[in-house]
Amino acid sequence: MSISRSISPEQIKQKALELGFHKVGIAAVEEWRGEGGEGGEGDGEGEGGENPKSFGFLADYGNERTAATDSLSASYLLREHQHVAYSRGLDNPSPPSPLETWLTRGYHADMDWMANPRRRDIRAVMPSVQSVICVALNYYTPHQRPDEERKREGSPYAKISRYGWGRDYHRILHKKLKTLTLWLTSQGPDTEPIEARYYADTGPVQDKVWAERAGIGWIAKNSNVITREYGSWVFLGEVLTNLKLTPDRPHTQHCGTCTRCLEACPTQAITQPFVVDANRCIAYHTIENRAETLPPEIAQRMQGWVAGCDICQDVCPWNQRFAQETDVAEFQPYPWNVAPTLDELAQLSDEEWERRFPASALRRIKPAMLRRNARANLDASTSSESS
Ligand code: B12
Ligand code: SF4
Ligand code: SF4
Repeated sequence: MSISRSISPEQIKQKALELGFHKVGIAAVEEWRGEGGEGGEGDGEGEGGENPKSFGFLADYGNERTAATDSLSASYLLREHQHVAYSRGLDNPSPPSPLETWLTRGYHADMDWMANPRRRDIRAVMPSVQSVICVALNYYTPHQRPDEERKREGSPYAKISRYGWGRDYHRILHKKLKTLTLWLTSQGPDTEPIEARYYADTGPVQDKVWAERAGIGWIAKNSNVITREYGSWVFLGEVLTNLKLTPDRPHTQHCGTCTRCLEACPTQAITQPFVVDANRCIAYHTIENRAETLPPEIAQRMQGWVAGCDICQDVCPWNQRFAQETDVAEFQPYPWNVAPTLDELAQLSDEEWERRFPASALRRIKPAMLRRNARANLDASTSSESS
């Protein structure tokens, strides 16, 4: 049964903002044809053109064309086509969705859970779903990592990604999403119960795809969702509901002809615009890879990263221009997360790990993995010094 009219999208958005989310938008599950979205401004051949006019910092990309950007207009067509296939659900999965292509290429590495068939169709997650209420939570703080060349007590610094500096984002998002979900389900008459379920990161839901459709931001060439207001320093989550709500317009694409992230990635993990091969991604190897040692071709190029990797976000002009400090106090960094040294992490005991990372998303990186990551960086710097 689908429910309409018992509560307005505006009321839901207001409640989400009151709960502290920084952005909220709504996507419809039923039909999504890309009208007024990717077909609108910023799309296809002309998509690089508007950026230099409205945003001076992108002007230096105006006429730049590389092999990556040359394939872009074709890619956009493909992408739009694939989004239409998405909207038709699993009954007509031709051509394959980007997720299927990604899995077929083996880009998920050892993350077998990415192949969960429910991830391909949101109706398999919640059969009654009609709308997806998408939220974004800004986590940026202005702290900066020490300069590359600096050392403390003779040791180079280790780099921890911003997502892991403060309190575990899953706890913060889930708490707010739970409150929103409970509030939503309490709004309907008993005769027409409102159903709602929330997800953020850990569920078999494609957070970025829904965020783009709900107008939160666009899936960028580094594969993260960028918002106009906060850059890509946002966590994403969503509430699935059986309410039929008027959707927002999908977000338009604003990478233009820029290719900074593709060029900056030290392992060429962004194999083509929008597509990240986890096998080559430092974030994957530092967070998810459980092997005793890291592949040498990755270990040589980690540039100090021990927990995730922010390179393709740090170089992004949208982040450099629009990042703003979060008002979520829990995202302020634990002091030891911004500038640890490789030596101290390479020797970190299990007890010290427990003490340092009590309520952190970094707990996914077990102490032996953290030691492994730090040692890989130390070995790489020793071998580059001796060669
Ligand atoms: C698996 C996963 C990873 C993997 C794989 C990364 C990846 N890009 O898929 C690893 C461990 C490497 C990873 C790393 C990171 N992750 Co992660 N990750 C996820 C997870 C669980 C699933 C993502 C997913 O569905 N991937 C599968 C592929 C198919 O999807 P995709 O990357 O979105 O790319 C597709 C689209 O871009 C689409 N597409 C769009 N346009 C076009 C055009 C063409 C031509 C084609 C072919 C395809 C295409 O096809 C692409 C694939 O082919 C989500 C949470 C969730 N449940 O969604 C978080 C999530 C994406 N991660 C997140 C974060 C913060 C990170 C890191 C920044 C953490 C860090 N600092 O180290 C890095 C960023 C690395 C990067 N550049 O992507 C956030 C991103 C927030 C945001 N603003 O977008 C999410 C959304 C978690 C959350 N709820 O907040 N992650
Ligand atoms: S997170 Fe790092 S390794 Fe992964 S794609 Fe971005 S720059 Fe490359
Ligand atoms: S650096 Fe930012 S704007 Fe440039 S292509 Fe990458 S994601 Fe897009």
